[in-house]
Amino acid sequence: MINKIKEHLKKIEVLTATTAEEIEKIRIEYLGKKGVFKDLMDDFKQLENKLKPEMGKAINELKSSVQEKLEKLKSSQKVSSGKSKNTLDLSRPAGETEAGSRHPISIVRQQIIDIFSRIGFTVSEGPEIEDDWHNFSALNFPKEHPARDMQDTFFLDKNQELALRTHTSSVQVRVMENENPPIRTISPGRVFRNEAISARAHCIFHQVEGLYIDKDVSFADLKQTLLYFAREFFGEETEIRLRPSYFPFTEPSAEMDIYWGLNSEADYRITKGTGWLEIMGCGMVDPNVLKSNGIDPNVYSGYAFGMGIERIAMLKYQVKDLRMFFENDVRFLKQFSSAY
Ligand code: 2NM
Repeated sequence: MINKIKEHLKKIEVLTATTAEEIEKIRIEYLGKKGVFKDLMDDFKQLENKLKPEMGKAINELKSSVQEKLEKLKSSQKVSSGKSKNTLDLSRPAGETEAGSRHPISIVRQQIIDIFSRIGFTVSEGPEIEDDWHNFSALNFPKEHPARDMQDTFFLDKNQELALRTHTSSVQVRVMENENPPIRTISPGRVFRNEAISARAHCIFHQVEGLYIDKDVSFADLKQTLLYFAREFFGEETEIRLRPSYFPFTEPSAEMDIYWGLNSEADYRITKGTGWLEIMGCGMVDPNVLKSNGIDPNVYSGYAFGMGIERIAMLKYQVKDLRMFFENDVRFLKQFSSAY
């Protein structure tokens, strides 16, 4: 029996076939109902038990080589028939390539940058890991100020000297350190706060903060600049209002709302029945902040503002859950398109 198997092995090695029919004939000869393997298995059953392991192994090896040979013949057949029938059509149009799309946060960030660039603002960037000075102290957050707890911070060391920045105001501290007024800059970037993740909050989000310092900068300048922004971004009919607020780095401080309207059930829900929607915080840069950064508050004044890009993007695209921006589900992402 072992000799029979060896003979088959040799035979298989030199087998040739070029057409599908020939290959199928070989398959039937070996693996078919009345094929070589059927005969071998019949012989196998008659064997003494102690011979079975060795013979079983030999039969399996033979089977593998038959299957390998059949695969080889099939693949070479494909190539040769492809060539011989000349089915390669060089004039056929190429398949469509699926293009990626910009992330909605990138689209909105770029629109905000463009709007402020048109009135002379530059873009500044800085590190995501900050020291206490740039994230807090230089911005008029005293050591024990409750605002430091308010901004639930991801500290990186026991002494709380290093942290993930909680706002991009830290970038503006670096601008004030390195440049002299007039300063007109916006700082877009990723910020981090130790907050529970929900439909409205995330521990990572994106901000754009703005800073303008020069002689005689007034609250009226701030208001007009923000009105310009609101109308460029949300439409030329947009109305704004400012409500008094508090931030450690500005005095006076305000929150800006835009009038969203009360035309639908959804409008009632998102504006809590008021028709107004909060868009950003702002104010006149506190003289302490100017002083800390080597700018004389008796000569210069300035305004600053900050907004969350996710919040603006949710309004623009009617996205109800902020977590969508972080999941990178392609079915979500490919719905946004832009010229950027
Ligand atoms: C806000 C609200 C109000 C702000 C202040 C500064 C700086 F660096 F000048 F002190 N940058 N950004 C600021 C002011 C940010 O975000 C809600």
